[in-house]
Amino acid sequence: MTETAPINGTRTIRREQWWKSAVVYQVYPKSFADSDGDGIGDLRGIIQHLDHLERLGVDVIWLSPIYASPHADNGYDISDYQAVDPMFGTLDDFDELVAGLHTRGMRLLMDLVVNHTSSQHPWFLESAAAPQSAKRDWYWWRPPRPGHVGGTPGAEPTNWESFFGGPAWTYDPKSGEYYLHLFSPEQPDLNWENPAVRQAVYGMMRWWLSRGVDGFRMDVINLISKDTSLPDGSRRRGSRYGDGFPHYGHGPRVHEYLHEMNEAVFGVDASCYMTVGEMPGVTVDQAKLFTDQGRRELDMVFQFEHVDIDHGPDSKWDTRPFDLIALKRVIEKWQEGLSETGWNSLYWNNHDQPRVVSRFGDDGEHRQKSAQLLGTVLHMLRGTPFIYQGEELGMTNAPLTELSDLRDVESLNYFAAESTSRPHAQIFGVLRKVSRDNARTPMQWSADINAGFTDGRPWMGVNPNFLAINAEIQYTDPESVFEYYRRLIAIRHDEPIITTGRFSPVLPDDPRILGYKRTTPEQELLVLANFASVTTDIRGLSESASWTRARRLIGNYEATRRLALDTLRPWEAVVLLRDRSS
Ligand code: TEU
Repeated sequence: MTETAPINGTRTIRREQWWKSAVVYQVYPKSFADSDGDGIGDLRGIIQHLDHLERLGVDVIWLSPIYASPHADNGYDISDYQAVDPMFGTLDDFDELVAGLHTRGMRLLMDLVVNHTSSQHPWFLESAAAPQSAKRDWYWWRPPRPGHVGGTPGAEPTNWESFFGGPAWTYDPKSGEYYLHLFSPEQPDLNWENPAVRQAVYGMMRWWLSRGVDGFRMDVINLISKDTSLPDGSRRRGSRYGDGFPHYGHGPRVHEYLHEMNEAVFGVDASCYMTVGEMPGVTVDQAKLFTDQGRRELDMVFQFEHVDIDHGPDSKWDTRPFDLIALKRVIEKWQEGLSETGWNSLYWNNHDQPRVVSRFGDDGEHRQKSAQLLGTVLHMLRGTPFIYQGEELGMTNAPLTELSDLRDVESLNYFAAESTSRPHAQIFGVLRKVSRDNARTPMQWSADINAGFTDGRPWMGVNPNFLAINAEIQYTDPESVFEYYRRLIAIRHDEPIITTGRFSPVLPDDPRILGYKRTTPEQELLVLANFASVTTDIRGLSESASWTRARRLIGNYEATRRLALDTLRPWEAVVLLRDRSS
């Protein structure tokens, strides 16, 4: 237990590992709420909607970047880590938000984007100014591949491809060298081998803690350590690029760096703050090491295996049909893998993923029921659940139909790369399934103009279904997705078994039912979910007789019948709790 008194004066009591029974809500500020009519969400818009978050019952807000940025990647390209971008407001607004959250008993995670900066960051501007610059070694600069002329295809130091398409190196003719960017050219990778880089990051993190921040979500933090020999990746069929991920996805010093960060930033109070590392490609075994409290690295990680199940072998754009068995195997692997050591984060959505009710549910006839079912499946698992803005309303993917609907650099690059060889209608068929823009349409507050998001012209189109899907109509509807999510969160707060219970699968091979139990010495929880638009027989559940005296904790259909576990209605989810002595 520790008490901290940040400069804004609100005292915060933190108990050890408080985040194990917490529920986190992700705010993507640009699309959450606009207070000044410029069509862009801002800090004061969040402050004006704290009642929504308190009513939902969440404990922590993860705030996507609000820092100074040219917005090449919607703020994940930072040009000043200790300044609030004027489009979002001021540091005073930030301090008021922290105070407003702490007063309501909620906490704040900042988004830490330190694998790379913006190419407009003063560090990079100085680094790029001259090869002999003091900050040259703060980034990855390398000469053209031997025998090649700088700036010509294939001259890049490695054959790696950027996550956003194209080469991961950009040529600077002034110095005759390339610089590395695993994402866009506007996002040069920091060189974490340089201790000055690491110390600058740690100092910035401590500065945010001094302003009352309760922890960090760390952007692609598993990429910060590279194989310094910078080898080529194995070539993808038909591509001039190789897969660089084995050479930067879990680099030789990543654990060393994260442990050094933990000690330098949090010190002895580490267990009273919350850290979650976003780690594309991380394995369960690696996650065990990253989240082992004894190693003092991170508290949890965002793994990607469950949100990769509908991706083809080469990319997410090569989509595959939803496969419930595949999803069940991933959930089982991570629940069992981190059951003794480490801790899971739990999520369906974020600002990079399509909306789960459109992806794994049914956003047509069964939208409400399937949204509630998906919430049930996630929130009864062992780990810390994350809710992305609008998920609590059952918001859906967007009707992206033309280039002007897109804002995301990844989607725009995909369209540019495909549009010369494929019909636009076909490309938008893929984008409507997987584009990150699906998650970035404005939050739907009401049936008012622009869904109540802004009085101005929204920076991005509002989903036209806001008339039927918005917070205002759901607040007073006992059957709404919002009300159901509120109850799920309350159950986690009230029932310790949801935090501590051991996971075990139920009906593991059933193609329609996702089932599992959570067990403690005293109690047992049963979760059953019918991922089908038809009534499904579950008489195969061998132990159903022993659940007849159980207590129904929550379900998305009226409990109009005796507690018979014989069938589940379309998209029906139910959670039962019993004492093991009964
Ligand atoms: O995302 C990293 C990442 O893995 C995603 O880019 C993912 O690969 C992609 O979205 C799948 O379509 C983080 C941030 O969440 C993302 O918004 C940033 O664009 C990226 O890092 C660079 O900072």
